[in-house]
Amino acid sequence: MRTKIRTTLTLAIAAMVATTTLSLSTTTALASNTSHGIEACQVVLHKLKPGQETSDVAFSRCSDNPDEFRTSGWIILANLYVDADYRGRVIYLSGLDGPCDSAGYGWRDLSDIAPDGSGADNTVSSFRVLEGCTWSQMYDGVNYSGDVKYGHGNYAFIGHEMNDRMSSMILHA
Ligand SMILES: [Ca+2]
Repeated sequence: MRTKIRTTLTLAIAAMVATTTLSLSTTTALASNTSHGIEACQVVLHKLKPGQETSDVAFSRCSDNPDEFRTSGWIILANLYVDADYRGRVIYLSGLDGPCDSAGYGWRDLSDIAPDGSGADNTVSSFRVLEGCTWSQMYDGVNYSGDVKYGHGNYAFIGHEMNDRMSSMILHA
């Protein structure tokens, strides 16, 4: 009997938590499907100079609280998601040098995220672009090599040909 009451109580609490989580996830549009609690990372890039193909990561950080990055002050160039429809673990791809121009920004190796090191290589399934980063180039290989897909605007799904394959990318105006 006591066990039954406790179970009912536990279920009630679980339902409350689920409801709270649901309303939170509506606000943040993030789902938790990560291996170690990290829900978001921010990768900050230097802008490409004309003729330059490699803009190194200035710094990166990851957190289980995506809200930390919304107020970071860096310009967010794109949000990359591991699941389709802009869900799952997100990477806020950010720029140190203002919005996208015709040279834009390049991320030459999507595995390059510190400190957690798990990276985003071969995981991205959808992305949104911001700050004039209208055009994208998605590469299967690092250093902008291998199969390439030329994109325009947002992708709720980046397509079967590039899904979970992207290893480097360029964004530009
Ligand atoms: Ca790849």
